[in-house]
Amino acid sequence: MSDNLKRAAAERAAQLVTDGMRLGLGTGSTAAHFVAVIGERVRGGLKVVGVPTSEATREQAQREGIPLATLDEMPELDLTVDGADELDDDLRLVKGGGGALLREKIVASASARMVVIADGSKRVAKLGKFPLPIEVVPFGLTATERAIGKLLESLSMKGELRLRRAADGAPYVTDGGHFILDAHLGRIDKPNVLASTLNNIPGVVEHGLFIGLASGAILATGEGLVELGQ
Ligand code: ABF
Repeated sequence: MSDNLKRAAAERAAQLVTDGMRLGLGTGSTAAHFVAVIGERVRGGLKVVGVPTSEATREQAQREGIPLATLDEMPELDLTVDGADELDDDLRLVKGGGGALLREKIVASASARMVVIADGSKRVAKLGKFPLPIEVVPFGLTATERAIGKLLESLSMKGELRLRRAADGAPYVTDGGHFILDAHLGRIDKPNVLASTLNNIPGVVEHGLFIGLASGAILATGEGLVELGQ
């Protein structure tokens, strides 16, 4: 997707922002456009406070001059705007390709409203083609991996779990100091069941299924913007 389209989705989302709002600032290349647009408006006089969902977004927002707070200082947010790796028509999302899923989910959960901005190609009939990121603690990695494998089997799901690695070959480490297992599932027939059962496995910190969190989506397509939800 061209930067112009991402920018158009970000600009539409920025129209939802008004003076005094407490904003969750997402992560990824599409969310970065939103942070840039908000930065421009802040320099033009808009009064908002942002809570970033990653260190990368924090650095960008600081450069843009957006006043920031931690989620502890501002535990209730009005609106979060963030990207996604996949979404279906029920606004269920797969997120975490960028590795920031844990903070993204905590921030989205603390927000009265979450709006997704994404490339229209991320809209799918069934989730799961994009590997599902599962954030795990490094301690007991193999045992956790086995427990996830057993769960998938019990749900009649087949899939390979791959430990995400950084460019130097070492395990990729999240902002929270955890590892990520990417579950290559192909399709997720029952996302709600998988989401709730994954959270029961000790060692699993969070996963990239976001269900019941997004209230709307702004999708950029070659033919223009498509809006889902509200
Ligand atoms: C974040 O960034 C993640 O949850 C998702 O993995 C990714 C999407 O990035 P992009 O907007 O660059 O496609 O939103």
